[in-house]
Amino acid sequence: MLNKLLKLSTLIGLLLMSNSFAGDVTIEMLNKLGKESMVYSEKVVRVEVGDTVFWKATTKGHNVEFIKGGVPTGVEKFKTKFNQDAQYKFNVPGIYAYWCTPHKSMGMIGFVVVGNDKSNIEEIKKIKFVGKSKKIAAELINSL
Ligand SMILES: [Cu+2]
Repeated sequence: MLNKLLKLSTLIGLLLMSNSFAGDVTIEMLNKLGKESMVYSEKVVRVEVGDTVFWKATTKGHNVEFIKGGVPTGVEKFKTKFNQDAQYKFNVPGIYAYWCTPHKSMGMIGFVVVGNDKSNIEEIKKIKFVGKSKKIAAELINSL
């Protein structure tokens, strides 16, 4: 019995460890999710300052690109390679808007709210989203 418990706790420990390598939040980049196509599995995530978000390249052909003017002041450009897992450590509080470069007009957009800081919401509202993303962005921004 004790032996089994020890094995179980070791297993749980390993699971927790492997999870931490994958970041504090994991978002999948997908060709399909239910009725939607070209999407991030989570469109809005909320994290603490210093947390890492991990984007898993579950299906190929996607990436993550911070939108110009859609991140807190002082945050540098961030654009990942296609077909690859990506991660980013969010050290500056505020709202971060990003899209998938080839699917930015198909609704493949996402937001990260860091430290519950929404002080740059007016800048976020000024972003020129294109195509299908316009309506989706408006709804998501309202939900922030
Ligand atoms: Cu994409």
